[in-house]
Amino acid sequence: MKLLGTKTSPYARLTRIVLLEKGLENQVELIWTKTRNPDDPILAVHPSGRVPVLILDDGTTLEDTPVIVDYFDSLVSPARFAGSSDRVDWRYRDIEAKARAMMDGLSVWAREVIRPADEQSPTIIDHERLRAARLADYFETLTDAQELNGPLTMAPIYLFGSLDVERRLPAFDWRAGRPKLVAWHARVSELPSVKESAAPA
Ligand SMILES: N[C@@H](CCC(=O)N[C@@H](CS)C(=O)NCC(=O)O)C(=O)O
Repeated sequence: MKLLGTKTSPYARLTRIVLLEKGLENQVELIWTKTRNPDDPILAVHPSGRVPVLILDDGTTLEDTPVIVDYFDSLVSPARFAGSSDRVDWRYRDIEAKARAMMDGLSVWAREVIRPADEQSPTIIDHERLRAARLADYFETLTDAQELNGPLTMAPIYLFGSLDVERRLPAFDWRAGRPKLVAWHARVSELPSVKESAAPA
């Protein structure tokens, strides 16, 4: 199997964390790619062109982080992600959805600021900046919740990935006034799968 990602994609990083959590690192080759290239031959079999995308040995492509996570989870028992009891825990699912919403919004913001200055929308940037700040405030109150601690599951993985977007988007200054989130992020950053999943410099 081949897992394609860019060095900056937070979604691709999440799938690498899950890959390591499931102990599948020897079965999956990591391919570092670049998106937005209309001449990329992969578009013939992967028309959306988004990463992460997993290419199975028979050539089948699987895209979208939750799909890839569920696929990895299906390969090694016990299910930690797709089939776990948290799928019917609605409080858990809501926390996960909020962490994913944070990452989706931050991705829009990060994409906006790399556009040429005269194409950037201050309205979009402001909307995403405010959304991210509200969600960071929400998570500051939730750092001790069992849903975000213990063995890694999708909610803490999405939250970590969201906070980590600060590395490419310094304007996302979530640390000021949020000491609990700073401590939570520092702890999760040291987990082996999180450290090992970082893209090479
Ligand atoms: N919902 C998708 C989002 C993936 C996504 O937005 N990937 C971005 C990189 S962070 C991408 O491939 N962008 C290139 C493009 O849109 O052409 C997931 O969960 O995997």
